[in-house]
Amino acid sequence: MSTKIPSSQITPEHIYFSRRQFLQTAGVVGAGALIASACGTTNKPAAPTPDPSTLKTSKDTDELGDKLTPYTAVTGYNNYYEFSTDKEDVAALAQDFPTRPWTVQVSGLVNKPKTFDIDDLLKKFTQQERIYRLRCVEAWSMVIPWQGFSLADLLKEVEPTSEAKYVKFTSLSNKTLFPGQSAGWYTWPYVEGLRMDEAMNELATLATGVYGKLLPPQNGAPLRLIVPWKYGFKSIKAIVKIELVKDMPSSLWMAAASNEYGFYANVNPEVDHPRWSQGTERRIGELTRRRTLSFNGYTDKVAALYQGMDLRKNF
Ligand SMILES: Nc1nc2c(c(=O)[nH]1)N[C@H]1C(S)=C(S)[C@@H](COP(=O)(O)O)O[C@H]1N2
Ligand SMILES: [Mo]
Repeated sequence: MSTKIPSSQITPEHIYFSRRQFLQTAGVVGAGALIASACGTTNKPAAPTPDPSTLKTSKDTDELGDKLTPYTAVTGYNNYYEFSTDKEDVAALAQDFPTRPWTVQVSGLVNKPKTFDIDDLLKKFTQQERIYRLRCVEAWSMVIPWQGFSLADLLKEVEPTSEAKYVKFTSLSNKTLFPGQSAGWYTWPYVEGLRMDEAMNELATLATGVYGKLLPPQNGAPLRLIVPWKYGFKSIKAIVKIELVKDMPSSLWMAAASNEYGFYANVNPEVDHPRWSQGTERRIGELTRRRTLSFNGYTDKVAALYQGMDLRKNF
């Protein structure tokens, strides 16, 4: 990893400058960081950045007054293990990921199971701007203007039966398109779950866009979940199946390390990850850490879901 060659000499100029700009945006400073991260990416083209004038948001802060994270950071620093465990490599690796044709099967304990074409979902449900915080379990966060619609609206369409207690989500399974699925450490495909009342909460969103544009592949196109009061890993990308089930589903992260990643995964500054504190977070683009808020700042909208539950045990 160590080299004396400045990355300006080993990387085409425009990529060097866009990376440099991104690293500054992301608050990563120092030549060391620049060279180290240039190592892994010198031969990969950066994903094209849209003309900034085409990006749209109605506000520049979220409801609680925090500034939006710049588009370059939202689309250039991603967790998506199907592509890479290196957050800065995902965008380039994902740029040719085909998001059409794409269908989402909604099935299980429902009266009207249905497979939806993604373009029908885009037409059927009004795409609303929803500015939410995403707090990663790794203690960094962003504020992101998504477009999407309520998960509840889609679930109502298929009429869950009274037997349905949980919702299980499954990402695409495809070793050709997802190089990371050939690595044996995880149980693929990526799966996640919500309890029925969590899924019906107005904040639980199916996102199709960001900053007024269709989602780019690295952010989970064409359809991904956003559960803003939970750690980011619950917000599963590239969804192909949504099943209503009776028993609590497991998840990729529970299967990988159940002592570190629970089913609920509510953002909780009081409950540390076994290997680090969850008390503070680094907002991408800022230099000083900030305190993490209970339920990621959405207590008034979701705390009632957990009345009477011990959230230390149910982490
Ligand atoms: N299919 C899939 N979904 C996923 C992940 C993943 O690796 N694969 N990573 C999760 C994690 S850990 C986070 S923090 C968020 C990151 O979303 P973003 O890249 O849009 O910021 O996606 C989540 N959804
Ligand atoms: Mo995450």
